[in-house]
Amino acid sequence: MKQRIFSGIQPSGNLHLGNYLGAISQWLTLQDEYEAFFCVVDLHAITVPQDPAELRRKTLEIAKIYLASGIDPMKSTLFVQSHVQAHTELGWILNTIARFSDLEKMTQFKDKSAKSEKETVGIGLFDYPVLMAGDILLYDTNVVPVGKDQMQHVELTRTLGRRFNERFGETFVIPEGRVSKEGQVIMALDDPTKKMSKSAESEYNYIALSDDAETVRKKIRKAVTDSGSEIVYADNKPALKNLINIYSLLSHKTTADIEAMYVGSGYGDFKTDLAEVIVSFLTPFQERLKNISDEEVLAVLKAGAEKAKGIAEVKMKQVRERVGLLA
Ligand code: ATP
Ligand code: LTN
Repeated sequence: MKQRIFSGIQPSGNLHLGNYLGAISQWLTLQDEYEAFFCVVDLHAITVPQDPAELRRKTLEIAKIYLASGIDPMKSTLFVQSHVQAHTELGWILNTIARFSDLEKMTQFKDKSAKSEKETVGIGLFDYPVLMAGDILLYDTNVVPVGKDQMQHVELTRTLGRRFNERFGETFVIPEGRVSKEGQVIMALDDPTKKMSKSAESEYNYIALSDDAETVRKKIRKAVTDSGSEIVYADNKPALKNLINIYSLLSHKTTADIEAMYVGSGYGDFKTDLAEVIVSFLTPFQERLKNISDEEVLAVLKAGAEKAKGIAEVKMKQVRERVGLLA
C-alpha cells in the first residue's frame, strides 16, 4: 500500500513563484511515490473577505494551475474542499478539542491579525488551522508537503490528532510535515526579510505565475540587492541568496555553478539572465494553462470529489461513532 500525501492552496490572490517552488514543485515528484490528494481550499480562502464571482474564478484557476504544473489526474486526486462536506464537519468536531491556547500561538494568525484592527479580526482566520487539521486527518494522511511557513499548522494537526486518539481511541494517522530543501521559503523581491506573499501590498514583492515577460524583466531589474557587487551565495547577502535560489531551482543548476558562471560580472548580467530563466519557465507554463478548458478541469474536479468523498465518509462514520453522535 502506498503512503498518502495531502496538500492544498487557497484560491485567493495571485499564485507566485514562492507557491510553485515551495509547494507545487515538491508535489510533482511525490505524486509518483505516494497516493496523492491535492485540494483547492476555498473554505480557507473565505477566512478573509472574497468577491464571490472572483472566488469561483480563482478556484478554477488554481485547479488549472495544478494541471498545467504537471499534477496528473491519472495519478493524483484533485478536488475542491467545499465539494466534500466532511471537511467542515470534522473541522467543527476538532474545534471541540482544540484550545484557545493552541491557536493563539500561531504565527500566521499573529501576522495577519496584526495588519487589521483588533475588533475586526475574524474568528475564521483564528480557527483556520483547525479546519486545515481536519483536511489532513480525514484522509489518514502520512505526509503533508508544504512551504516552511505552514509547518506550525502541521504540528497543530499532530497535536489535535493525538488528542483525539487519546480521548476517543485510535482514529487518526498522525501525519508528518515535509518541506523541500531549497524551496523552503522564497523571499520577497522587494524585501528579503519577508516571504514572497500573494497578499503583499506591492506587486514588486512577487513574480506571479501569470506575469508576462516584460513584467518579469521589470520586477527582476527592480528587485533589491545587497551591498557589494560580486555574485555570491551567502547568508549575509539575503537578497542575492534568494535570487540565486530562484535561478537554481528553475534552471536546475547548483548555486555553486551559478556563482562560478558570474565570476567577474556584476548584478546587471546576473539579473538579465535570471529574468530569462524565469521567462523560459513561465512561457510554456502559461501556454499549457491557456489550453486547459473549464469543462476539462470541472470534470477532473468532479471525479476527484467523488473519490475523496468515499474515503472521507468512511472516516467520518468512525469519528461520529467515537464521539457519540447518534447514527
Ligand atoms: P499569503 O501570503 O497571502 O498568506 P501565501 O502566498 O502564503 O498566501 P498560501 O495559500 O498560504 O499562499 O500557500 C500555499 C502554499 O505555498 C503553502 O504550502 C505555502 O507554504 C507555500 N508558500 C507560500 N509562500 C511561499 C514562499 N514564499 N516560499 C515558499 N513556499 C511558499
Ligand atoms: N493553510 C494552507 C493551505 C491548506 C493546506 C491544507 C495545506 C489548507 N489545508 C492541508 C496542506 C494541507 C496554506 O498554505 N495557507
